[in-house]
Amino acid sequence: MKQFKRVLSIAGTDPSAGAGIQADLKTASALKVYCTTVITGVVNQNTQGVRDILPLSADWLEAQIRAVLDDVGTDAIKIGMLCNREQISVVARLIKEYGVRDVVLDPVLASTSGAEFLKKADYQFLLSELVPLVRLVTPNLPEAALLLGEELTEETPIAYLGGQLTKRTSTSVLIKGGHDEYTKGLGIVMDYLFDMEGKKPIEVFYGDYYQTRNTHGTGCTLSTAIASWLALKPHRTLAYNVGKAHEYVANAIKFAQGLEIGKGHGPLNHFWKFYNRK
Ligand code: PXL
Repeated sequence: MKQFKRVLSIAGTDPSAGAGIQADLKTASALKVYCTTVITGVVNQNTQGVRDILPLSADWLEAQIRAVLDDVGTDAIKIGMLCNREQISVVARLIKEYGVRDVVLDPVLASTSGAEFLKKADYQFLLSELVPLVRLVTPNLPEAALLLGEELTEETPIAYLGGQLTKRTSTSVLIKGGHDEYTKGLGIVMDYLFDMEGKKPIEVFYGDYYQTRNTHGTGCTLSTAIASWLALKPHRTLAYNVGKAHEYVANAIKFAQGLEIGKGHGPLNHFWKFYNRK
């Protein structure tokens, strides 16, 4: 029998199941990848916002990662919410120790509703200690600016943000343009891959902009989809696998339009291939 490829998600939880570990499990499963899950913290949240966060200790984080990697192993890792320096250090140390190459880091800094996943004082630590060890980091526009300590205005060039991030970390950067009001006005969303590996230094991924409330967990979903594709196709280029993941997420947003789950920002339709509401 053909064996499953494996992806490990290291992230926070979402009891309303749109984001975090729950979104990661659905994403990898929809892509036919076996997903293991290490919880960094329990997030009390729903589609309307984050109410509270209970971080796990760094020791518990380390123990869970070892439990998975000593037994199941993994082909790729997705990292989501990390709550403090101690957690960042553990993850950095274990990535080096276990020698995992295909690691995608979604720098989860603050929720849409303003809750702090990681303190501002720890952003630089994340940038200097963990980002250089991973293969791809996937900030949205505000997160890219926050990581660099830059103010984000309509004039801030995305190429500048991407260039600075790759220069500082030597890691490829995918800047997600879902917050760009200008392109949304044109009916499109553009994501920009600053590729340290490919022939083209910048690759742009276009998608239709859908006016929908159901976008909760889009970042979690994209980073896990990329990690899953890296697990599936380790010999393909980074840009190829980002493109495949982008296509999956675009459909998950498209086919979640009109879904009514919760009173706020609902989840994507992760299983659009099976239930596409036609
Ligand atoms: O999409 C960012 C994110 C990551 N991780 C957890 C979250 C969220 C957003 O709500 O809840 C656990």
